[in-house]
Amino acid sequence: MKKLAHQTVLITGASSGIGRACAQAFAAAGARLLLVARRKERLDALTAELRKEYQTQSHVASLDVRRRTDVDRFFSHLPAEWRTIDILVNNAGLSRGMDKLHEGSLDDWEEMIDTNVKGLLYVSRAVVPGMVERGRGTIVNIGSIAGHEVYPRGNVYCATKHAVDALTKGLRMDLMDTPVRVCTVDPGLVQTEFSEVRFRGDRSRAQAVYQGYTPLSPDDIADAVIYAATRPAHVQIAEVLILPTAQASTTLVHRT
Ligand code: NDP
Ligand code: 8X3
Repeated sequence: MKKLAHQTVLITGASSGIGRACAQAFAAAGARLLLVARRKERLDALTAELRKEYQTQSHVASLDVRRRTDVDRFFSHLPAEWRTIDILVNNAGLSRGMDKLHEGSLDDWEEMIDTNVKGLLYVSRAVVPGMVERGRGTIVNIGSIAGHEVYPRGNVYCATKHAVDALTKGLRMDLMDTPVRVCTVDPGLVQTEFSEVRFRGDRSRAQAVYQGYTPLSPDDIADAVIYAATRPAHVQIAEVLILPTAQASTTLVHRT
């Protein structure tokens, strides 16, 4: 029997990078998948792949987690057989730009805060009550080393990840009298589309972020998420900070 057979997992931001790798890892472990992101065509391609490889049952939807009414509508229209969510992976997130704060773009700030903080809150508010009611559930937030440290020009992105850290800790306190577990998996440098999004499609600038050392892969992070989700019920993996071996802090990376 696969470890997560009959468990339903909701992954936000499953169309790329870490979210996509989590979908693959949960599929391999036998879970049923609820996958959301804005680019539905990518989710459709991924589910076809997972159905073929693991016979995974999936339900996908195009969802922008920044849109509160869309998030409400998504959950209120979920088919009955998809309403029992056992594991929530709050992964959707992004960074925009690396500007000094006094030169920064207000639109970039809104996008990061609305996605990384408010989107995570909207989804959690919709999912967690059912977990509490059923007396079972695991929430895994994808934080960042940027939630532990601030780096130059990281101002608002780092603030959003510090907020994720605070929300993770606060939710854990609020749920300590229930069997629901709250975890955060906090990566350092992972090679995904993250930097391409941050630098608005500037590929050479994005690629330079991952040059001269071996960065983490999205699978490395999915591994930790699966670990947190598969511990015995009395074990709560509160926090996992994962760095490439060549990274010691947000600003210290040994490049050759
Ligand atoms: P990617 O850009 O590869 O993936 C980001 C995912 O988030 C995409 O699937 C994207 O889907 C989704 N997303 C973005 N905005 C929204 C939105 N408004 N609504 C729904 N989905 C959204 O980057 P990563 O995989 O690296 O990023 C995943 C998480 O990991 C983020 O929270 C990021 O902050 C965090 N992280 C990344 C690190 C790294 O070095 N890469 C390190 C530490 C943390 P779509 O565009 O289709 O909506
Ligand atoms: C993403 C990693 O160091 O670019 O959270 O902030 S970093």
